[in-house]
Amino acid sequence: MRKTTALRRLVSRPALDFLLEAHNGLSAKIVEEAGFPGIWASGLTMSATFAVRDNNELSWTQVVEQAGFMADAVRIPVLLDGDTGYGNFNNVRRLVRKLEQVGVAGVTLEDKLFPKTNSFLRDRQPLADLDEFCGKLKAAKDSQQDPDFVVVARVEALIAGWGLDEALRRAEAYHLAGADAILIHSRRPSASEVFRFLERWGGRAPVVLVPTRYWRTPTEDFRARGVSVVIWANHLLRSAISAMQATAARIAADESLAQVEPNVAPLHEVFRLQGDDELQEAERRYLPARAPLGAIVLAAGAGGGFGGLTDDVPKAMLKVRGRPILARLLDDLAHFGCSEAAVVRGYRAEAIDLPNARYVDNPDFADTGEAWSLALAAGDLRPGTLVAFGDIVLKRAIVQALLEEAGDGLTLAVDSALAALDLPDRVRSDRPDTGRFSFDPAFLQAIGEAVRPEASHGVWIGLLHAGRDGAGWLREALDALRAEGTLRAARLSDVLTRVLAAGRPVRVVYHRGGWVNVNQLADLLDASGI
Ligand code: SPV
Ligand code: MG
Repeated sequence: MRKTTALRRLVSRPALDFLLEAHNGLSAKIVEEAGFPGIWASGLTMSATFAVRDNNELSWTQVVEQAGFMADAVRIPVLLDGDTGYGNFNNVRRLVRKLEQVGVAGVTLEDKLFPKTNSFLRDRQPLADLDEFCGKLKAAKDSQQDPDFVVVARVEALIAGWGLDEALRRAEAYHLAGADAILIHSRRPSASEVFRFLERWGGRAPVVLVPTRYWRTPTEDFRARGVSVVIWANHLLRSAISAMQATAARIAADESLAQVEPNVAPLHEVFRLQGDDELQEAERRYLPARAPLGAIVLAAGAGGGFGGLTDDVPKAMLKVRGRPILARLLDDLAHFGCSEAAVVRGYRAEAIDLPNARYVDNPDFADTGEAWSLALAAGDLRPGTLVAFGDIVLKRAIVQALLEEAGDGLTLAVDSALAALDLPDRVRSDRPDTGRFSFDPAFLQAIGEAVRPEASHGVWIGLLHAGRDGAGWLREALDALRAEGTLRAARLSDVLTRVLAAGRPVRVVYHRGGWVNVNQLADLLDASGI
């Protein structure tokens, strides 16, 4: 059922219904969950939540926006307290159109002057000219697109001290002008004047009451007199004020949350009211199911060639521009979404204690190689894992390019500027780096000592990506080396050679420069320029 239809029904059916006040999306939701069939979007309480006065200090667009949040939050209808309509008949026309657009089901218009004053303040508030106000009501009814949108005319004659005859005269005129219901408002502590009105009104149109002042009146008395709707107009805001004042005072006095925490809504209740469950569900439906990026960093090596610098720390902890090489690398990985890397330590393991890492120790670092370290961390070889040497300093663009090209298999970052140099981890692929952009991937043909320097297309920099299949290929190759007894001494290039021998395609992503593998003092200086 449309919300407008629901509101029309509860206003027009003979049974008594109740609207409870709300002032924002959250309180609207609380009203709905308590089982109310509709919401009173109160001008007083919406203003109060912004700590401004109920004198049209909120602009009409601010009111519409707030009411729109309420309508969005709930399935029950919202009746907006539209004050005087924020101007003349023309402003009312725009108001009604905008309210329909934001899903508000009806509006109450009161016969006072803009800017209005709350009905419980001041005496003898001026009333609108009757004919002018009837024109507003007609304009409202003529503007609604949805035939069930509800326009309630609010009679302030009793509030303004004009008496019952004037209240009835106005109510009749508003009824004839097309109002769907009459809200007769009173500020007396007893319902007697409202009840006299009801007697003489005789059910000509549905009547809405706001018993804020005559709150002692038993509800049965409203029901017995055929009242259509009772609005509890401001009680959620007032209860929130009392609760917030008590909580603030307690925290201030105690300088602690100990007394407060057990007595306030738990955080998970906040998340529930915000609808976090729905977002989680939607994320599963709409976000690409990409496995989070993992990483294994091989940092077990001692590293000679640094004078006394590596007496107490492994070379991965040597500082480049004041920050350990490994810390830089972990930052780079975190930048690409890897929140925790598995770091294999060996030499001076205790000197590596950086955050954002889990540690796997290789006590045999002195007489084992990279493959052995990788095998120790093989449990972390999941789909979407970067494997990196712990002693490389690189520009993030290299990681970015690798991740952009990475697929389900294995992908290596290869520096083509270092082709023909006699470095380990030489790479030969099915084509050299032309320096031009190409969508065609290059594939590894051989890696390591088997590639003659003059036949090489570059050097693997010690960074690879293992995708869904690639992670399994690496584990297979590690197992094969273990089975033949060569795992302890093997390098990663040996593992990759084994992957190639198994007929697996390994991709190569070329780049030129922008990294240093820190193997000696001079490299540390080079790295400072990265
Ligand atoms: C409101 O809730 O803003 C109302 C009702 O208009 S009253 O405060 O009684 O005027
Ligand atoms: Mg109001």
